[in-house]
Order: sequence, then structure tokens, then C-alpha cells
Amino acid sequence: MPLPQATDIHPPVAEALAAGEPVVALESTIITHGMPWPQNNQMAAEVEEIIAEEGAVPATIAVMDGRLKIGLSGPEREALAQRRDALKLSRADLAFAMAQGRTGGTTVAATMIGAHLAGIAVFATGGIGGVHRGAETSFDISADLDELARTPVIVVSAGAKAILDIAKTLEVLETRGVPVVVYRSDIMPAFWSRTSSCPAPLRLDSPGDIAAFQKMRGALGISGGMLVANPVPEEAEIPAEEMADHIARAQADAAAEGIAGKAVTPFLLARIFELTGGRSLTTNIALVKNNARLAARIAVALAAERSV
Ligand code: PSU
Ligand code: MN
Repeated sequence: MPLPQATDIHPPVAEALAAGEPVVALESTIITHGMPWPQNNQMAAEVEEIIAEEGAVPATIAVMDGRLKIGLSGPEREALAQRRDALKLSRADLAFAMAQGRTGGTTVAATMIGAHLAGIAVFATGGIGGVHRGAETSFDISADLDELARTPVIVVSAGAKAILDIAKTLEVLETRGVPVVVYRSDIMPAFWSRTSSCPAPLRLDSPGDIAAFQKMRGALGISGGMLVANPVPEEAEIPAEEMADHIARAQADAAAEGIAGKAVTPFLLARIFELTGGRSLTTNIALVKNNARLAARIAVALAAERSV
């Protein structure tokens, strides 16, 4: 499919893609809605450096003034990080923002769409959206899960945030045929914590094995994405027992304030930041960097497989 007209591929990204070199996509809702300024911009810059260090080219995806950007320059990234009018864009509203000339951060779902359009096979984020606790009454299930089922991109995350119902999230992913591969652990991680009460659906211990798995799916004509869950590094983790109190409190506050829809995830993240005295942000930054490194190694392994 040709790229839509309103799409700009950042020149280093275009060159790498044309040469079959490894590229890693990055989402931007984490910049516009997930972290405060200036840590958001600093995190985004450091994550790009890590990917470059590992021999891949970073491509942060966002919509700026109606243009779908596949890769941002430093000044563009900084401008996005300071925008207060940025929308949060998923599959439902990506095209809306483009048609209306708006600016927004792309969620996991919308970033996967952009990555796939550009031919990028690997994407690093913090945590994916999933089935919210209480979804049986609120019906709040992230569009990220549907996107994983339909769009062939490997998404490297630290699992699903513990503000979600991780067991239900795994059930939905299984139903939709999305493999969940935990990296070097038998337990599904929970974003700020290395463990949850769920076992790992699948486990692999090397970037090459993950690349080979995705390649085998393609060979069978099984389309769709894969979720890699990479536990947060030990020194940065906040233990699950400790997070449980903060999460319960943040959730009660969200309910009391009547927060709903796409405001839920940003509200909970901001509230947990306050409740942990900023520690949740330090952990969030550490896990995103850890995911960027693994994603770059997977992209390098995929590029090597393609060239043999
Ligand atoms: N992980 C983070 N910070 C975030 C998000 C994930 O550490 O801001 C964002 C991602 O962009 C994810 C989105 O796709 O939250 C999910 O939102 P929702 O639950 O409304 O689908
Ligand atoms: Mn939602």
C-alpha cells in the first residue's frame, strides 16, 4: 500500500528502511499524556539514543499539525513534548487528527498502524493498554488489544500495567490469537513490578528466538502482532505488594471524580505518580529504556534473518 500523502518519513528512517536496516518504532502518547514535561522529552531522547547504540534507527511516531510523522527530529520531539493541546490518538481517531490538522500522541494501537504503513516490524513502549478492572460493567477494553490481533508488529512492553486486569487482558489476547512472550521469565510482569499472579503464556530467552518465532508465524500466513513482555530491571522495580495500595487508592479517586473513557489511563498514571512520590516515573523511565534495548536487538536479529 502506498503511504498516505500526509505522511512524512524522517530521512534517517527512510534511508534505513530502504537499505533493510533495523528500525524501531516508538509511541508518543507516553510523551504527550504519560509523563510530565521535561522528563517526557528527556526520556524520549534517551530512548532514541539507546536504540542507536544497539545499531538500529529510532522512529518516534506522532501526528503533528495533521501530518503523520514516522520519526521525529530532535526539535520536533521537543515541541511535541511541550504541546498542551495534543490529542491522544488511537485507531478510532488517528485519521480524524490528520484530516483536521491537529497534533496528537499515538497510542500503542495507532503507533502500530503507523509503523506497519512504513514497513517497521518492531516497536518499543512502556506498557500496553488492556482490559480495565471492572470492564465487565464499564466495557473499558483498550483498542491496543484488537490492534495486536490484526497488525503484524512486534510490541515490546513491560507487560500490562497493574492498573489493568492482567488475567482478563491475557484471556482477550489469547482469544484473538496474539502470542504473549515473556522475556527470560516464567511469570507475566506487571509494568512497575517484575511479577504478577499470572504465569507467562510463552517464554523466550533471546532476541534471535523472538525474531525466528515471528518469522515462522509469517511463513504460516498467521498475520497479526506479538506482545513481548520484558520485566522491569530489578533495581528499578516497585514490588507488587507496594503498588497494590497505590493502585487501589488511585482507582477509588478516579471513580470518585467520575473519570471515564480515554482519560482513565492518564489519570491513573498521574495519580500513582503523586502517591509514590515520583518513584513510579523513575521506574517507568527505566522500563521504557530496557524495552527499547530489547526491541533494538530484536530488530537487528530480524534484519539479519532477512539478509540470509
Ligand atoms: N504506557 C505508559 N504510558 C502511557 C501509555 C502506556 O507507560 O501513556 C499509553 C499507551 O499509549 C497505550 C495507552 O497505548 O496508554 C492505552 O490507553 P487506553 O487504555 O485508553 O487504550
Ligand atoms: Mn480505554
